[in-house]
Amino acid sequence: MTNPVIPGMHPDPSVCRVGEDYYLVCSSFEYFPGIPVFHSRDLVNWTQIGNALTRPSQLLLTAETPSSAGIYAPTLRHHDGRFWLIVTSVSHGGGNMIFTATDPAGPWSDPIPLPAVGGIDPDLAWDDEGNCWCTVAGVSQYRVDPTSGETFGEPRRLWSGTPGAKAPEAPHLYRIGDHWYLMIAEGGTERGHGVSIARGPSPQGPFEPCPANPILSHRSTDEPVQNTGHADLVQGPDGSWWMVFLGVRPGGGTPGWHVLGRETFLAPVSWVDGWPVVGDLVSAPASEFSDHDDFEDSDLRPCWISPRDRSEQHCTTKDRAGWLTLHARGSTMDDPAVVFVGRRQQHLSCTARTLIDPAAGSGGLAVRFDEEHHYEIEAGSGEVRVIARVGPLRTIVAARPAAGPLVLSVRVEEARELRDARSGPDTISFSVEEPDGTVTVLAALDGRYLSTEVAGGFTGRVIGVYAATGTVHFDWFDYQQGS
Ligand code: 6LW
Repeated sequence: MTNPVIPGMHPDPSVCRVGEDYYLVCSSFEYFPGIPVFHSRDLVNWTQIGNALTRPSQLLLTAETPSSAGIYAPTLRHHDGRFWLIVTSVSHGGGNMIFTATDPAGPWSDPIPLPAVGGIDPDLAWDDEGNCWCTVAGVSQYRVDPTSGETFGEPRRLWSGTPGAKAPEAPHLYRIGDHWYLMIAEGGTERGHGVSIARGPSPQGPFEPCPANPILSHRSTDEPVQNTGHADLVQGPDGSWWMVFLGVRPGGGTPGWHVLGRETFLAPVSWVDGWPVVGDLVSAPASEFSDHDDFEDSDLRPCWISPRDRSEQHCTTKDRAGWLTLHARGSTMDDPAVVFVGRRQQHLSCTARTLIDPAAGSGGLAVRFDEEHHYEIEAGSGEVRVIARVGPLRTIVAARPAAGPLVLSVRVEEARELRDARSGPDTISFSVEEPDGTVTVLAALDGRYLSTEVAGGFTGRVIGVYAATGTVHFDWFDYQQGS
């Protein structure tokens, strides 16, 4: 399957096209750098070309930013020779803010705040008279100057979505043919999620809802992809129409646990009587994914993310050539200030391995959901141990003596057969490989506790390396789909 087209925690996709090139961005929450930026020529194969928010001054994340707060729900548009990105920072009074760039790979500008625009999930659209409309969840609209952040007049209520459906959000406004279309998500970002649309004669409406709403929803179905919603539309150079949207892949028995967060999916769109009709999820055989990082480059590649910040003082490839060096700041993975560098878990089954030298400290390899939900294997002080933190409970699951540089590995195995209705979605096993080649599995843990259904929030699993005390070095990191 090529769907999800961008697997792993990549929710709230927004897409635009310039000539033959498509660009797509997603929410990034408490992670730094923020707002991953992808490029594609076919909407199916995406390459991450950067992150839009790479300077701390653009993100406003601090040690007090809770997990699943931070940067939400971007809209990406190309207008007047520039890329325009608008996001909400839900922390520290940030609010809605605009960034611009001529190259979507960066650099992106400093934020242009929109202090008068309340609400989340901002959209930007321009009409033929040159007015810029900023539409937010609810659904309300402001006329704005996107270069200064100034607003004109009072916000105008446009549409509240389908009567009885909660959380009308994620608006996007488009001029298509003779109509203006207002597409929203509604029903909440859980199993009831869906996409509805309305149309009208002007960007300000009045808007008439599509009789076939929701135009996309997997609520109350057996579809393997659930929670589908928060969508954006794009037209190809050949005139074809496509929808990108978020969805999740729950596993295990009931209620179904999804562990990778909300991912980006793609479906074709056709038009009937001036309304969009969403086709089946695009699928095609995909090659097995693997990724190896030797830490030979001085800058970390854009897939590497860290909670809240990442400074060269704590994380660098310059201390020891060809190694990633982490200097501890927080003490454990429970600490919001922990020095952790990870990549999103993107496959239901996968293996990650790293070679650690813990001579001057302790650290390891962790599967992180948030501070209160993580499993890790840690080396240091002549020992290797597996630690599990789930809610208020923290325990050392296993420990054994081990010294010197070691290969630590984590293997995630999707549960393909269910034991009974309570079966978990996957098993997460931790091993140590010693220099003499001995491989020891220290623990195999139920993955349900590192899922959205247990942890809550908007994010998914991130697998990476961290420092608990002193200084630890990592020679390489290897991630492979499958187990
Ligand atoms: C986002 C909202 C949503 O702001 O989840 O699924 C929120 N939709 O539109 C966080 O991603």
